[in-house]
Amino acid sequence: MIHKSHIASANRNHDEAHRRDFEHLAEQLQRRGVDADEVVAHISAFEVAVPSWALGTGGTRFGRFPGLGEPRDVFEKMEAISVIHQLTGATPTVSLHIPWDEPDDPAALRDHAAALNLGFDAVNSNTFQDQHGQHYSYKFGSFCHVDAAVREQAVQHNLHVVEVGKTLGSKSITVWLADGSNYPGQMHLRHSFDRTLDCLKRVYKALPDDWRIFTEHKPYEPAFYATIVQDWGSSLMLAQALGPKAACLVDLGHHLPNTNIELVVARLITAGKLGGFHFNDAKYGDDDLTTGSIKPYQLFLVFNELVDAAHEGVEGFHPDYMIDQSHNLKDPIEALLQTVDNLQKAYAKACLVDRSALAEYQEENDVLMAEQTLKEAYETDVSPLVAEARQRLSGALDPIAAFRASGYRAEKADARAAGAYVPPQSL
Ligand SMILES: [Mn+2]
Repeated sequence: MIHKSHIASANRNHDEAHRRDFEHLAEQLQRRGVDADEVVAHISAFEVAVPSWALGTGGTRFGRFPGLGEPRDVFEKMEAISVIHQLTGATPTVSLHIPWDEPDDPAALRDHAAALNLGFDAVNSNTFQDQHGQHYSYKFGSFCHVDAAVREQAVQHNLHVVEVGKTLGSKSITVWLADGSNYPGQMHLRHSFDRTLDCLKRVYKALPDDWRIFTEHKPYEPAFYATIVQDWGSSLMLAQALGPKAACLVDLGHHLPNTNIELVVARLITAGKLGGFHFNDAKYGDDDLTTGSIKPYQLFLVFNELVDAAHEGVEGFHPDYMIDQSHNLKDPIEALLQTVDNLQKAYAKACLVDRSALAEYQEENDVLMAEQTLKEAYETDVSPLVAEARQRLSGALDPIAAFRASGYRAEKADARAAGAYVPPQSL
């Protein structure tokens, strides 16, 4: 954790300028009929889970360049996440990957996290690579495999993940399947999907009443010809066949270039099956870059759909927000602070959309003014609203500046032997 005095002193450097910026923006927004305090309250209530696999420097298939003072085990990762939560007030939960970050004693990890004011979001299973000591290989798939014994092993792993999650206090499991084929003819396209659904049904049956299961789609990689859960349509078919506890997870990077992701989000909301998000950003494929770094307008348009659904009170609408990134070049803590900031800004901007004016322009087919209504919200500099929300949560006005000033990373670099710990790739 960072000492509170570090945050207080960092805030003092920005306090006066922030107060004046906030008052000026509040006055501007008032002229537009927006109550700044109301937006700040919305931002303050926004929470996003940090994945356990994002705290160490990631890598590509070509190499990894480790940073100094990286967490060496899951307990140290909890501490890093608690620093992000301290500075932003927005990351009170962890999304744990099993087996990469599986604790020997889940209850001990739960207690350790609780002492750091952290709880647990969705647990993540992994049947996309073979684990040490595992009997059957997933080389040709897990839930879709032609051999029932391989499928059984994959189901048992997922049931185990649910059990660990129960101890941690999780309420959901995310299943991302790498299953698929690289060549035409390799796999029976319909039967492999049926086998996958049958396995998911067994996991679904074992879920506690208050749990949800998320299926995550991805068009390609590692399967280059036909991925089983290739698109949101396949994911929706699974969620609908499974039942009310199943929903679809939208990983922003799991789409082909130029896919209209906000439209995917809208369709899943209509179907009552938007389970949540894996936030990241991409230029080409599953790049796992910082959320909002490449397509910030797209991120805003996604949040616009979310705020619109909440505004309308769509029944059963309660998406779960999680980050899924790989930090290859940036300090992972700094990259996550930047991510949370970008998420809060996109959300704040979506809160500024004049929805009654937009509805009128849509009714009148006034294309230009309808678009302008979104642009006006998007182009507003909401930094003071986001900073104010963080300050009210006892966080930092400028989290990255406060983190750098705290000397946290240098202190950990001294305390931890660099290079001793090799974190896994992102998923
Ligand atoms: Mn993901």
